[in-house]
Amino acid sequence: MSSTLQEIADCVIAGRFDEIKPLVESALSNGVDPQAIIDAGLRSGMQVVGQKFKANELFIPEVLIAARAMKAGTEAIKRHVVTDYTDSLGTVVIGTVKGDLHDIGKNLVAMMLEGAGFQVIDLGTDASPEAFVEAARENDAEIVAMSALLTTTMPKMAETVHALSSADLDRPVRTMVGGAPVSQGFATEIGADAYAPEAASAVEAARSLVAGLSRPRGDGPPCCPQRASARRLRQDSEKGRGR
Ligand code: B12
Repeated sequence: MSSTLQEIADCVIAGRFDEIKPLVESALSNGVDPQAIIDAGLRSGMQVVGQKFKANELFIPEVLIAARAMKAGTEAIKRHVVTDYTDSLGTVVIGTVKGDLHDIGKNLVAMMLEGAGFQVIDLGTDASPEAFVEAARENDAEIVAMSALLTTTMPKMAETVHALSSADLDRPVRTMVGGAPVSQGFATEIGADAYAPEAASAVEAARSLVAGLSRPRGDGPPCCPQRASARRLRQDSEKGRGR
């Protein structure tokens, strides 16, 4: 890793939020790729924080200070990745699900989606299934994207997918899930239309979802085989319960 990226990672680890902005700005003006700053600088620093937190070497106050540094670094990059598009690729409602206050990853995904030309409505953290449904309705959204970092809040994703499919919305809404404990298998199980492990692939997934939306809804577009497979899972479990 270059020494600048290592310095950015170190700022996150040590929570030096006042130093991170000038560092990121100088890296950008020296031509360092914003994606490399995010991956090898900011995220890599937060990964170390995560390991230290798990090993009880760092505690919540230090993690919060690291999160503040990460946020300052992300803000400094934002204007380099967010472009003003006249034609939006579509509207994405994004939020961290009910009971979960982690927003660093969600903010990165929101920023990358905005940068790619999506209109992003950010519900913040602790967003209830009803809040996702209402925001999707009010904004005529194509995609609802959910983030969860706690295994205990992952079930809220399933509830939100269910609430969206039961709501009488004017247009089909696709769902996308992510966050450290979330996997493709979990996305399939709950009937979400897409999963992505990080922000750049979230943009690719969102593009495929809106491309799929121009097709008739039917059994789900080709980009969303999970929907059919989730339906099968539900049917199997209903049969198993004798319904
Ligand atoms: C920072 C942090 C905090 C901060 C959050 C600050 C903030 N503003 O977000 C604070 C201190 C508040 C916190 C609190 C807690 N935390 Co915490 N936290 C973390 C930590 C260290 C880093 C998370 C992070 O920001 N990672 C960096 C980002 C960039 O990565 P990411 O979130 O995974 O996002 C990427 C992908 O997942 C993906 N992605 C994310 N969202 C989405 C959404 C979509 C749609 C898509 C497609 C992709 C996608 O793209 C992102 C960018 O690449 C993790 C450890 C870890 N290794 O994850 C623990 C961790 C998540 N926390 C944990 C715990 C237990 C807690 C607390 C319960 C602690 C406590 N005792 O109070 C509380 C819960 C509070 C709550 N109700 O939410 C556990 C969870 C364990 C579990 N199995 O559930 C972890 C794993 C730590 C651990 N090893 O024990 N935490």
